[in-house]
Amino acid sequence: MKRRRTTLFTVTALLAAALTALPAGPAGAEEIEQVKNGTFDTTTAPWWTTSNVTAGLADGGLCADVPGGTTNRWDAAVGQNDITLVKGESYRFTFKAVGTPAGHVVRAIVGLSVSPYDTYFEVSPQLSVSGDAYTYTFTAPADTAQGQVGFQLGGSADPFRFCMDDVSLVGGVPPEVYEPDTGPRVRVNQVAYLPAGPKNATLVTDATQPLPWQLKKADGKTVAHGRTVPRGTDASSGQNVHSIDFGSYRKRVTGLTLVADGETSRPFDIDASAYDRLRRDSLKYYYTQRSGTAIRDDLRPGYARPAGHVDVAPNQGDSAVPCQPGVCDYTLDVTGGWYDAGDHGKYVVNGGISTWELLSTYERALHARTGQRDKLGDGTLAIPESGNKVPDVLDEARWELDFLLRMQVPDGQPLAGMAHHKMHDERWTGLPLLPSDDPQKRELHPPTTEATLNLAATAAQAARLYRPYDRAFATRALAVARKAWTAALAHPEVHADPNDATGGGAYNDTDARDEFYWAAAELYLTTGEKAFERYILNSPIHTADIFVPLGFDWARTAAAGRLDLATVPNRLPGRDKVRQSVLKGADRYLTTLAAQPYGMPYAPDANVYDWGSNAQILNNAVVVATAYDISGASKYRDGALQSMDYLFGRNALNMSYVTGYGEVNSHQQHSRWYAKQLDPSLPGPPDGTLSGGPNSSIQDPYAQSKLQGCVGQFCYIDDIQSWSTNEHTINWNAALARMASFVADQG
Ligand code: 9MR
Repeated sequence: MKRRRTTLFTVTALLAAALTALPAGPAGAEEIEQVKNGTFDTTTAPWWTTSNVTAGLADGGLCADVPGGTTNRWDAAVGQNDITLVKGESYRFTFKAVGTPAGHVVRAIVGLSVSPYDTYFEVSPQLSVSGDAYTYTFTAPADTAQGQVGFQLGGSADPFRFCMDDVSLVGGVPPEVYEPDTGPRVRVNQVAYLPAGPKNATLVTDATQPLPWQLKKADGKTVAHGRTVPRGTDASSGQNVHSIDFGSYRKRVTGLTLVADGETSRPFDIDASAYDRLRRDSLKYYYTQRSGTAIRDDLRPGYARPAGHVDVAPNQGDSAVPCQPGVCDYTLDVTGGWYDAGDHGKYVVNGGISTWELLSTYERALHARTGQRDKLGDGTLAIPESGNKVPDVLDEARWELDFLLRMQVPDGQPLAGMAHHKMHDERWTGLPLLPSDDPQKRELHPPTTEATLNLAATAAQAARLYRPYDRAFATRALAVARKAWTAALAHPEVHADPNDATGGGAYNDTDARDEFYWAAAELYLTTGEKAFERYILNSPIHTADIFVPLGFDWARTAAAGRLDLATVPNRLPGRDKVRQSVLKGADRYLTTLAAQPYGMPYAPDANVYDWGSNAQILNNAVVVATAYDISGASKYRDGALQSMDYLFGRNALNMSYVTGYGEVNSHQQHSRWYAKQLDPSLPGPPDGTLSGGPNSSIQDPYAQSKLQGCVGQFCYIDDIQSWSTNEHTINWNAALARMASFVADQG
């Protein structure tokens, strides 16, 4: 649209006035227009379109006829390249847009025009026929001269007309300071405390002296009161805080609030029932992660989708997947399994620990004094196998186990018996993208020792747990485990390439000693054989101090072996020392928890919150909970219960990290198909989905644009673009299911 001279003049005059009034700023992007010809006065150049879009001048701007029937947003687009962006500088992105007919959602982005096509900023407005003006501010997370302003218009079943005008990207504007809305300064577990459990809260305040607090019912009546305990500056958040202990109140009540320093907490319950629901929801999460099968709407209303990666176009399918070039010359049927996270990759390293933690949730129920196996029984999870007389959690884990077994290198091939590290797309895909719409080639990646031992450990564990339900499978699983073990011994140091991270995560690990120990432990527990006993007793890992601040995860698996040796009945010589080592580890986590004013058993070195810190906290709580199962000492039970408070809102951001739990909760986790934030016609993550949580290294551009300089707990944002702070994965949800099941059993 042609700007009238008067308007232009006014803007220029104001700008000049502002520039003279301000001191000279640091060198960077000047407050100048980065977009060329955003007003479409006489031409549409230098804007480009994809070949399926016809664009021209109309109505004073650019109008584009967009075809229907494309799959991905980027299948039809209009854009401009060669945009220069300066890292750390703030930009104002504005445009006017019209969509006919109404209701179409388009994706406007500022990002890289070249591989890896990082998105630095994106919005997905729903367009109107009358047109709207849009204004956004963001900080560029990187320097580039190959930036792009793009409007991605694809993914619509029907054709539509898109018009835009006054497209502008102005650099050098004052940065928008991101301030999370953290609500009331009294921080509680927004879900529930157990009636007979500990009850702790945290107050953010400048006060240095104790302050009065009141516990109130929904009708305003005070049912308990006391005084806060000043705790000074909390390192994990940088805040001055007090703690509140209201554990002496033990009645079952819903809709309580805690009041202190003139602030009223978000509401919460004292009741155990939420944890029964959480046990189910956290386990139900896996069905909608399944690859190779259609998700049924009757079982998950709102989540139905076609089967992913079953050889139906545009999928290339998982039934005959080749290796990366030069890696092997066979193909494998690697259908099934769970998608790892928000991506469509399937990884043996990570699939293994996830399967172990689900199987261990079940195995704990068989052996722990508070275990309730019927709560994990047949018919508990509403999955297709419900009603087959096999516990549902075993049916769900079997979906992944069958995939893990398929990843083993066949007899007669080089490295026979080892397991391929992973399989995934050749290149990264964008969001949103249903599994069934993924057009990429799928590839097997080289076998590794770690993957082979993940297979050995979980197949050995499966052999003992499925025996009562499916003897043939149990026998086959044990044979697979033995073969994998032998292959790993023959190839003890074949590790994944840390740079093999195009189209999927690397999951690289340089030390397989802990995986050897874990696999030996599972093989020993299933077979009782001397060879495995000797391996365990000779392993330096067996007596090493493995319960470190960071905790265990897919790369550090020794705890999986140690915890099982301590809890699954066996005759290992010196077993009492193994059990004692778990109590010692748990004592250390309890000391950490007591020192943390937010009460979590996690204080990473240098306050660097790890990728997936929420799961690290849960896994440290698993060690504490296991100490309770071993000893019956209430300090461990209380510590394990208290750890949950952090995840459900007793934290610096005052939010629950589990979808559907707590008044304010994570619900926009990074996902290609729970992508409601980008496409309102898609569902959000299902209830019971854990977010990875604060990650000090903020690797993704979106988090970098909002969270620079964040302290510990603040390095988190509930946005679908923040894959480094807000993804969900099968291993993190397994830690949640393990703890939810423990807590539910204490109710
Ligand atoms: O959870 C993984 C984390 O521990 C690693 O530091 C990170 C980088 O390698 O990768 C994480 O795993 C991601 C995987 O690579 C791809 N699928 C999504 C996973 C969760 O973000």
